[in-house]
Amino acid sequence: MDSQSLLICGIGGIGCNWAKNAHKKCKDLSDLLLIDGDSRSLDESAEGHLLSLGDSNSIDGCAALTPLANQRMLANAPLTSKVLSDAELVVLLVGLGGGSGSGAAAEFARQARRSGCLTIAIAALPFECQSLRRKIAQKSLQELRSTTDVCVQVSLDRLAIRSRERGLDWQKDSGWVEDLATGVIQTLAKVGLINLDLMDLRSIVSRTGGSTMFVAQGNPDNPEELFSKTMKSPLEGVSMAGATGCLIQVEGGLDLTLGQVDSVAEAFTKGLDSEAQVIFGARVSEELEGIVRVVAVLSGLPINTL
Ligand SMILES: Nc1nc2c(ncn2[C@@H]2O[C@H](COP(=O)(O)OP(=O)(O)OP(=O)(O)O)[C@@H](O)[C@H]2O)c(=O)[nH]1
Ligand SMILES: [Mg+2]
Repeated sequence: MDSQSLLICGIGGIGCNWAKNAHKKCKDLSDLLLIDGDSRSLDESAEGHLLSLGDSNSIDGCAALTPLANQRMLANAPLTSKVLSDAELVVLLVGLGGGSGSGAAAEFARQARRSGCLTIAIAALPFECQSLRRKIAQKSLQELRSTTDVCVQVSLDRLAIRSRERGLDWQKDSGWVEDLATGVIQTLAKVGLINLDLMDLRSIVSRTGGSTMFVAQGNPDNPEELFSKTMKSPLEGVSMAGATGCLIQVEGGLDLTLGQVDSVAEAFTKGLDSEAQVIFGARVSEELEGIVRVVAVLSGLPINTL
């Protein structure tokens, strides 16, 4: 798959920061699109496409209001369609609750879908103490869910705690969000032992119900610990229970054994419905010596557990 078929898109201040970081980690495999009303996000040095939702050079742009950002995104459809025409998969990163991100994300996802892209959103929800922002975010989240194939909800409260533990700044380099975005890009871009492709992903996410996705990385000899650590990720209420579809990719170093692949896959799929459709992939990467990485997409989830 060439790099233009996989597009990482950041919308709004936080979304653009995360997208730039994620793209740095998989530059050769993906393209980048940054969208914001604030010119500070549209970093000329980032190797990608920049779309300003403001029509002046003022630092705040003109898209601080949610409906205005939405209108501007609509008006820019002819421009985005050029970038989207080469893309097959879009990974959209956004912090909801602000003006640009909340106003433009669902409309952009709609445009991506119309162009035939499979669309995965990773959307952060505001801190619990930010009640007005949470109200705005809930509304845009509902729209985003209906316009994307997979919508992963991330809690900023949990993300900030996890980032602090890792010595990172959640606004600039959350670590976890970037790992999730690059995990899915790498899974689909590189050929594996047992190959997964976009058709497999499409088949999983086409199931009725909610979808989510996670990435786990750790010791291949302790899959149970890896699994429970993953369930404590900054996702909003992640649960395997009730999922009817699962795409799972296990990736490890040259030293990875089939026994380890098997026990990792078992730990991550045993909570699934016995009737669930599971598509499995495995891959060896030299850079992962002694470490296993799991990328999983779950679908058919009851909406009220999301
Ligand atoms: N506590 C706190 N939360 C923040 C901060 N910056 C962003 N957030 C949270 O992240 C969400 C998204 O923020 P941004 O990505 O900056 O928003 P935006 O889409 O650029 O929107 P506007 O700048 O308002 O047009 C907000 O709703 C807040 O919940 C911050 O400095 N402190
Ligand atoms: Mg902003």
